[in-house]
Amino acid sequence: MQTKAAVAWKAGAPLAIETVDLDGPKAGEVLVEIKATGVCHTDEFTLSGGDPEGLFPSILGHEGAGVVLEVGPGVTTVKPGDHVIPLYTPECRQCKSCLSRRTNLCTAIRSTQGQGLMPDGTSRFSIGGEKLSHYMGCSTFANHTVLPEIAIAKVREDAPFETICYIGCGVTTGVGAVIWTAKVWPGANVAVFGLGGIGLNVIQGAKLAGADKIIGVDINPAKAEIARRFGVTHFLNPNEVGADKVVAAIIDLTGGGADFSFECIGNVSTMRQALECCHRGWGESVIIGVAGAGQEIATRPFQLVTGRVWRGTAFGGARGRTDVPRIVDWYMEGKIAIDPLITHKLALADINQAFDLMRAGQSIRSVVVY
Ligand code: NAD
Ligand code: AHE
Ligand code: ZN
Repeated sequence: MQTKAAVAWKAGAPLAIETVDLDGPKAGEVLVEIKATGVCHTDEFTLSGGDPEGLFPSILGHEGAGVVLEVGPGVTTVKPGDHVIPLYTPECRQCKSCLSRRTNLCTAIRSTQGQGLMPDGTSRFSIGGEKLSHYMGCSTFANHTVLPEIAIAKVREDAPFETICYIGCGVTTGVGAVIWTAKVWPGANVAVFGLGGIGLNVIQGAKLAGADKIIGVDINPAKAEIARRFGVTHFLNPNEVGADKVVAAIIDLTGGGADFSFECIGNVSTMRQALECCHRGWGESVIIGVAGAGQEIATRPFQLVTGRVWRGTAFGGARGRTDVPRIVDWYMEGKIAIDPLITHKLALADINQAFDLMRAGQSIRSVVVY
């Protein structure tokens, strides 16, 4: 079949809207009509050329929601008509990682996914006979895409695609990092670096967990108001307090340091600050932000010797097929908010505007509605 897609032809160039060829689902695969997709900073990271795994030409996008149109041989867990969210972190329930119950990082198809291919080592997308790479196993910047069955969460049918697509990455990553990765306890003091599409979800997760102080850090003063609405009790702008004084300010505000901090920017300097603002003896810093090729984190080992913990999280530690439908329920039951974070809705033809708005700090989440 043919479908419309935003093609990333080369790093740093705007996406081009093209009619592309899409082969149907093979064994264990599913054809999904994408109804809506968010634009995450990770799409911009890869488009910018900073991603060591970035491939061109490709179809980016990994924060979608849609409807199953067709299933390949052997598919048993979804059927045409089901509403689904693609999973860039699949859940096969059979690999060593899934069976360990210690991680959400399913390894069943990670190697081919990183090469922009389906598990059989081929691509379903092409244009004029030229292969297009899949992205993060999802490629939601195409109106139709093919996904492995293990990379699909089936969700309730009364949930609107235009908002639940955000659960495909940002919401789950932020809320999950608090609940599943850090396990923030009631009364904990929390610092959040970067109050964008991820950081604001960390904040609502921290509020849900019963955190006491929630300190938000962002260089964009426009983020203060929405952050307060979502639960920050204190806002620090490094451009006002001085980037070199942020750590001391957090230690002061919390009477010794944050119990938990979250880095939601992808900047190795703020990753260091996020670790060093944690409480001596037990404070834990969770890296969510993704940093480019060649970037490395540093701190004095003394920071770890004195009990601080540095860790990271992907997709909020969520096991997609199990946890994503639960998060959709939380949203539908009013336990978490998504709508106020979706600041812009656009047509696929205008997708480059979503990137411009993100770069200018003028959006929280932009959603492309097909
Ligand atoms: P975003 O652009 O919406 O938000 C980033 C925020 O950081 C903005 O508000 C910006 O003003 C702020 N910021 C930038 N530089 C800063 C600095 N020096 N100090 C303080 N604030 C600063 O991006 P997003 O979609 O929220 O993504 C955030 C990061 O998380 C990205 O690196 C993205 O790739 C990553 N990410 C990781 C996962 C994961 O599973 N680990 C999932 C999604 C996104
Ligand atoms: N390809 C990059 C790493 C990018 C990365 O870390 N991605 C996160 C999800 S970001 C979603 O917005 C992730 O899931 N990581 C775990 C994994 O297996 O990729 C690089 O540096 O090579
Ligand atoms: Zn993302």
